[in-house]
Amino acid sequence: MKLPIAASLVVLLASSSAHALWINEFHYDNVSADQNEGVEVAGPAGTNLMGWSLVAYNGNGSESYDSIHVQGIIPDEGAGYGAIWFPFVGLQNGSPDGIALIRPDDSIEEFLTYEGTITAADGPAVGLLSSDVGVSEVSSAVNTSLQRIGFGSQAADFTWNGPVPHSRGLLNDGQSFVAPAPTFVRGDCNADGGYNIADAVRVLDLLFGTMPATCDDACDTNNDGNLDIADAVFLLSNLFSMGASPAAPYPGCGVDTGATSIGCAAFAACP
Ligand SMILES: [Ca+2]
Ligand SMILES: [Ca+2]
Ligand SMILES: [Ca+2]
Ligand SMILES: [Ca+2]
Repeated sequence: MKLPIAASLVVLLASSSAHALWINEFHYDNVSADQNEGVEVAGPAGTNLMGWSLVAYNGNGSESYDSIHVQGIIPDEGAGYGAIWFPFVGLQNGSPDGIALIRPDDSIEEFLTYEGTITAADGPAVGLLSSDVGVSEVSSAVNTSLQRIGFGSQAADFTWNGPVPHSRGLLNDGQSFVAPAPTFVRGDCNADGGYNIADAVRVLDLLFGTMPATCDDACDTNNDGNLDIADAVFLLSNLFSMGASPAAPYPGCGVDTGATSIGCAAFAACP
């Protein structure tokens, strides 16, 4: 079946928005008999883990040796994110060994190893080179674990730390979340998906009326970090007298990465 372009885009967006989970904490080894081995999965609150799984990889031979299905709905434990812990008895003690987080469509969300790297020889991660977390649990204390810490909203924002006291099922100590900034189109001040004179009217209404914008960055058409009459002039000049186009993000949706960002709370016309 050949999908119309719009439908294909929806499929792409749906699959990319599903790629928002990560392994947040795990424990595989401690002094004497191993206790409370397991893996924590974290991500946006409300995410249903139905269909997701964790696959353990043996560094000796690089093949998968066990897997578990995960389940549950990620709770909101702070700023719209949360974590769920899954006991995983028998996680091998290195070195190296690894864990892959597998999406419902059997593609790989993450392939992490400890005490070295692995190129998977079978299973869903076959052919993929792992990412070594860089910390390990050799002779670590009972009820400690390796955990991601730092500040952000996705796996790459955090760094691995530990062994430290476990936080099974809870966001980690030293881990803070921010909601990702919404994407917007500069110049589309009224956030209706179009770029036209109505946006200049919206800028004037913002300046001289009573209605604040939901995304100030979209109305800062000249990207100077201020909202003023120059933004209306810039927009009209671009529309009607060959003036310069707005700076990125324009004409597509994106985030403001520049130093002139003045904030964007919500922007209805971008995903
Ligand atoms: Ca173990
Ligand atoms: Ca945790
Ligand atoms: Ca508009
Ligand atoms: Ca401006």
